[in-house]
Amino acid sequence: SLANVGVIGMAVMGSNLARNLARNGYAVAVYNRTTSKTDAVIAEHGHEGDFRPSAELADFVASLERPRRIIIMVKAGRGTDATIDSLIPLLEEGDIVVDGGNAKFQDTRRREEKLRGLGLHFVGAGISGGEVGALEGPSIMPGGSVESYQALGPILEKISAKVDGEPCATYIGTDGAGHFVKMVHNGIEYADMQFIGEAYVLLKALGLNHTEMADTFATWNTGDLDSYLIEITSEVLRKVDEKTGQPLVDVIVDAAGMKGTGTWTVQAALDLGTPVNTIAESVFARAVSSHPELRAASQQALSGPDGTFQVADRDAFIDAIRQALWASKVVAYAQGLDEIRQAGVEYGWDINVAEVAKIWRAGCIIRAKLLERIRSEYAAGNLVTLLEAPSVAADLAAAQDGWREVIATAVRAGVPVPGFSAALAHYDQARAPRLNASLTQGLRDYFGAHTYRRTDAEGTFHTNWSTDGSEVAAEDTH
Ligand code: NBP
Repeated sequence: SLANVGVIGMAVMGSNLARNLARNGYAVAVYNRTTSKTDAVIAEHGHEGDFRPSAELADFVASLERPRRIIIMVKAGRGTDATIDSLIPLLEEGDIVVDGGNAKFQDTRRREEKLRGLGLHFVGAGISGGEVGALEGPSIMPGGSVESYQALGPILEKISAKVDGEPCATYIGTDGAGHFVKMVHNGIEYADMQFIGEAYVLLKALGLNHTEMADTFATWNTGDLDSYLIEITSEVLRKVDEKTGQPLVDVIVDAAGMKGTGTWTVQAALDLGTPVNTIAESVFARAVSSHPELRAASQQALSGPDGTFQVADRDAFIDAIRQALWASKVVAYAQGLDEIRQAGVEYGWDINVAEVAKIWRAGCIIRAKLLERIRSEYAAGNLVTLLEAPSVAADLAAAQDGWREVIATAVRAGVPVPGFSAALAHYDQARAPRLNASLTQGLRDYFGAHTYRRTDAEGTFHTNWSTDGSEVAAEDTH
């Protein structure tokens, strides 16, 4: 008999995904450029299900039922292109090639167009959940033709994480839509982690020891903040370094790495003109942390408060930190989802934001209790932004005194809170009846005759700044 589905790439992600497929009863063809890796996976896990290993790509392709469903899990970029190029001559019309790696959505659009021209389906599937997710049930965000989803969707839904039996996989939209949504997922993940980091630094400044901090996060994880990242924060803070006996976080170098998806999220938002300042600040916070020369020079030259502070009521302040964390998180999710909605309009994807929130509820890194609420708010009404949803707006209003108090205290004490501050700035900007943009327009008109609109009349206008200061209808200036 022929295999139901194939996986190319037997590194961590591909081998775990293949095992997940096999455990769910599929006959899985597997292939890796370096055959010894395939052999090792089969030797260790072959007993878990029906694996069909091939040493040659042609044999792998021939071992699959049609239309062939081939999931590529190799290093994103050139590895993916090389794999696709070697597959093309072996495939037949209607076959489905899935890229499960972290591809740039622009690459996915290019590859989809190329394969479509050859009569093949190309699906860019964002897969989140790391290696454990790949094995036990990830969140899967597939983009491609509707037709290909009919053949592929049931398999992806079967192996995905579940919430009350509902799969964390759904059709996202055409070409790059799935990888775009996965990219923004990672961008939100950056913001989530930055906020958690700011809360940690503030709790530390309050004098909590690592056990107390771990307990605080564990308590928060039983309420509105209930999420995977808060849960593992508690575990990381509790970890004692075996070598030194110190808390492990105190031994880890404070320079954050990144692989690019956060940066891509901000770049795409800049192209779309969508404000995602929480995500941008989170990317830049990692950049500052990983810039030793800048930090060393600034530590020498710059003075300011030492980062310590006193509060009258410690427990009340800890709860205010929780409120700042929750409110900031809501703003980051709102901004990420705004970016997805805007991209849907720009790139012709009919993205259902409620469905995106639905498949992020389990399996992925940003899984959180909040996502069920976001799903239901988007499902209930056509929201311009999550922030306008009545229950969300009410809870933000309730959290904002604490949110503002935490930021004000941190600023006075010299504790950097770029994420919390960016989130609050967005909240205050978005709700302001008047913005400083009127002066910006005045300045632009002064030095560049860029014109402005008036609040009390139709049309565009220009002031003759350098002559008599009179105003003219803008058409007259050309
Ligand atoms: P890696 O990203 O480490 O890639 C290793 C795999 O790519 C091996 O199978 C390797 O084959 C293959 N490969 C390379 Br490198 N160049 C190739 C080429 N030119 N032609 C064919 N195969 C090539 O694997 P991973 O960590 O399992 O991640 C796979 C994908 O999943 C990536 O896109 C990653 O971004 C994404 N992802 C990873 C995670 C995670 O937690 N690690 C989470 C979510 C998504 P070889 O054995 O012959 O060298």
